[in-house]
Amino acid sequence: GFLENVITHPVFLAGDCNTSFIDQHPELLVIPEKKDRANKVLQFLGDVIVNGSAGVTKPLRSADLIEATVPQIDPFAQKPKGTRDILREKGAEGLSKWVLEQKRLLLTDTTMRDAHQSLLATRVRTHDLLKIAEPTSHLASDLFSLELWGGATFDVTMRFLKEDPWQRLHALSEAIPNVLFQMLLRGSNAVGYTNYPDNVVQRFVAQAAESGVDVFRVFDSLNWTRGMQVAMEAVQKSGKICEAAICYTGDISDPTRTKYPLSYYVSMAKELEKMGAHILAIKDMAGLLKPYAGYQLVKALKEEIGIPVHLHTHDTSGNGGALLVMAAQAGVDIVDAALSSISGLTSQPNLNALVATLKGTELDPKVNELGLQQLANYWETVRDFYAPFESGLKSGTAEVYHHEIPGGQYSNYKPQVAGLGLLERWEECKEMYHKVNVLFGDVVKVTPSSKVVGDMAMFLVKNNLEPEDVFTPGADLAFPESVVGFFKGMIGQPYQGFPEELQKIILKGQEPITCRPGELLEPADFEKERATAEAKVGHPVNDEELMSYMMYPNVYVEYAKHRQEFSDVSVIPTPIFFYGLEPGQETSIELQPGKTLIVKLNAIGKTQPDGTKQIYFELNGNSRSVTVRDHS
Ligand code: 3PY
Ligand code: ZN
Repeated sequence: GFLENVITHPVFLAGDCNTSFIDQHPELLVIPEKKDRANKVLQFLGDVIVNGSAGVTKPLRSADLIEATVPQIDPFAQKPKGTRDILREKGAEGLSKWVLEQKRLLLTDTTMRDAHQSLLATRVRTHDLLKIAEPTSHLASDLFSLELWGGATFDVTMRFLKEDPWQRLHALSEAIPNVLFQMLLRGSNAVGYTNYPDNVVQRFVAQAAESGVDVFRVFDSLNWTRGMQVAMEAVQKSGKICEAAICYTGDISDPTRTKYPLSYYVSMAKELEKMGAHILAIKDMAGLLKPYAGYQLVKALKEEIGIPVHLHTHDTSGNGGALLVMAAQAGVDIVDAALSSISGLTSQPNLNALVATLKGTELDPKVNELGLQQLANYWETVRDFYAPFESGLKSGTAEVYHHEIPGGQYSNYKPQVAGLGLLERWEECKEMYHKVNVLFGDVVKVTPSSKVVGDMAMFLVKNNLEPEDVFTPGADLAFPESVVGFFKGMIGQPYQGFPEELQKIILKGQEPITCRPGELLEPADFEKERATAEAKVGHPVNDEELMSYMMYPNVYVEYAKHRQEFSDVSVIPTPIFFYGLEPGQETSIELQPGKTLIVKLNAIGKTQPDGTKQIYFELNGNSRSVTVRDHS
């Protein structure tokens, strides 16, 4: 290690050194670290080769996957100015006014967040995002924003990809300084599934703003505006853009669905405007907003409120493209879409196709059509790397208007159902999702309320129960924890309240709350939490890591330990990261610019009596081997 390098150094041996010795020989500090990192990466690769990757039941052959072509950008070309520059110049309110002045339809590209959350179980890795970041900065500079953080990405980066979500944010921000960065924030649930104390939400927002997020789309999973207030105020205080969302459910064009009529959304929008939103989002998380209904909703909102309207939908039915055109016609200011190769189905509608449709009209988005095609081509190849995470949906389905499963949940719900061994009852699980929604009184379903509905549906199917069985006297069912928490009021209050009889049955005598859960939670003592986190991971925890720990204590600790054991694995190319190498196969891994490891797998040893295997590599031409425990 380091000490060995120092004490064997000729200058040191000659006794000819003082305290500046290390300053003059920084390489002594760097070399052991580098060697150490290389060994850790080999250890990780050895583990993938022997044990595979979490969540990958049918691995691909990495040798079959071709590298994606990155569009060539003139290295001397200046990055065009974009919306981030406008925010810097004009501030959040100025930017909001600027949006209203634009005749062209503005676009948000969701490829780096919701699109892969909805199609590929959120698995897209920083490595693939970074490779296309510089070209994105040049070719997509006329977009309103890039949605690339929040939602499920925060959890999944640490839990499954063993990456730091903050590091991803910084690296992207450096490469794309000119376009607004947008994130999805679940109100009091921040980027988690449960309510956090107010000071945690506040600090999380402040940190995200400082670390690179410009537009915060804030929503509450029950459309309970009180649950949005703390987060909205924190965004306003940060100087960044507060985009408050109404979550769309039901069907305003169906006279039999009376719970959520047009007037419901208009009055919520007015309230959010009063609460200081800079932009209003229509968050159609399941793709339930039909094209004509969308026209009607946007028209009404544009008449009733003075801030820009930003439409988000999912293309699950196949009607998403039509919706966006109708909404544009009705005067919507900004819409979400995804680059064509990661669009459609449970993802957002096709951005490139929308651009083509509006070309030459008054609403022409005036973006770089060819450039956006090149970006889409890159993602088309990259998508192949993630094939095992595809949901299997092959075409749009109008069934979504019935089951109402959000796009971001769909690609998650199916593997969960499979995990319970219920895949052959998948149809039943979707139908049960609908029945549970009816049972719960027709609630807004989006993270985390959608998870509650999904958990209850799986619970009923698994136990061969129907919703009415819940009311059987003396049934005394052990309801899922999330369901109990929901009926206790721990994720907020649903519109028009809980069904009372059901609430009593589920709470079994516990008293529900009607206040904001954040009011009951003790404020976090951050320095105490930091000390606890540091004790658990054995190294200093910075402000960003502290927020990771506050959001997901166990997931963060697991991730931090993984990082210590295997180093920063985000540098490993995706096919190798998920599927390993075969004997004779070679790959290159850039640890940092200019420091590349050439790794070849030579052979895999036989399992030893102690359950381990020896994996033989060639690292930059030298033989290396690692010992790996075989978990099979
Ligand atoms: C999330 O909260 O992750 C969502 O995408 C909700 O639509
Ligand atoms: Zn979405």
